[in-house]
Amino acid sequence: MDELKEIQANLIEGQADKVTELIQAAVAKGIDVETILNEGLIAGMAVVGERFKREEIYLPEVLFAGRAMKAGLEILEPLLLSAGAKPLGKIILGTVQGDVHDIGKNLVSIMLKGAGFEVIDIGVDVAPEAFVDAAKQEGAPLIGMSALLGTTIHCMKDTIEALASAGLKGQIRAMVGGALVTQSYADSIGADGYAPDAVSAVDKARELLGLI
Ligand code: B1M
Repeated sequence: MDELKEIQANLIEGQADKVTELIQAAVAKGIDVETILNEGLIAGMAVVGERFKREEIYLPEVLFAGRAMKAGLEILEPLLLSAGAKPLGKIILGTVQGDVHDIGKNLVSIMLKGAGFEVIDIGVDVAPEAFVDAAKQEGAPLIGMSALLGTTIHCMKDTIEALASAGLKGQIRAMVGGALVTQSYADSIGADGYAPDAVSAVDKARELLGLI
C-alpha cells in the first residue's frame, strides 16, 4: 500500500509533522490501525535501527526518526487500546538513581512500544526501591534499567539486590543497558539480560518474557 510506504519513508527521514498527517489520513481512510503500526511505523523504525547499527546514519537521524515515531504512536496508541490489541507484556523502564541521561532510555522505550510492549516509563534518577515498587504495583514481569555514568552504574546492582530482598528475583526479571554496561558487567551483577542498543533491547525483552 502506497500510504504505508509513504509513512515508512517519512519516518526514516524524521518528518514528524508529515508522519502525523499521513497517519491521520490513513486512519480516516479506514486502513487497519495495526497494519499502520506494523507496516508503517515499526517497519520504518526497523530500517532506522539497522542503518544505525551499520553506521550509515548517526544519532541526530535516529533522534529525528524517534520523534516522528513518537508523534505517530500518539495517534495510534489510543486507537490500538480501544481496538483491544493485547500488549506483548508490561515493562517498567527508567534511568537509575543519580543519573539524568534519558535519550537512550527514550529510544529503548519507543522501540519497545513500537514492537507492541506496554512501557511504563518511570523517568530518570529512579531509586532501586522505586523500580521494585513500580513493578509490584503494575504487575510487570520485567524491569529495564539504563545507566550512563561510572558513578551510577552500581545502582543497577542495588536494584537487583532490592528485587532479591523483596523475594522477587526470578519472578521479576531485570534487563540492563547504557553506554558503560557490557554483557560481562550484566552477568557480574546478576542481571537477567543485557542489550547494547535499542533494537537489541526488543529481542532481549521478547526472550526474557518467553516470547521467542
Ligand atoms: Co553526560 N556524560 N553528563 N550529559 N553525556 C556522558 C555519558 C559522558 C560519557 C560524557 C563524557 O565525559 N565523555 C560522561 C560520563 C563519563 C563516565 O561516567 N564514564 C558524562 C558526564 C560526566 C556527565 C555529567 C556528570 C557532566 C557534569 O555535570 N559534570 C552530567 C551528569 C548528570 C547526571 O546524570 N547526574 C551529565 C549531563 C549530561 C546532560 C544533561 C548535559 C546530557 C543528557 C541529556 C539527556 O539525556 N536528556 C548529557 C549527554 C547528552 C551526554 C552524552 C554527550 C550523550 C549521551 C547520549 O544521549 N547518548 C554522553 C557522551 C556520549 O555518550 N558520547 C555523556 C546517545 C544515546 C542514544 O546513547 O544513552 O548510550 P545511550 O543509549 C543507547 C545504548 O546505550 C542502549 O540503547 C541506546 C540506543 O541505542 N541503551 C539501552 C541505553 N539504555 C538502555 C537500556 C536497556 C537496553 C539498552 O535496557 C533496559
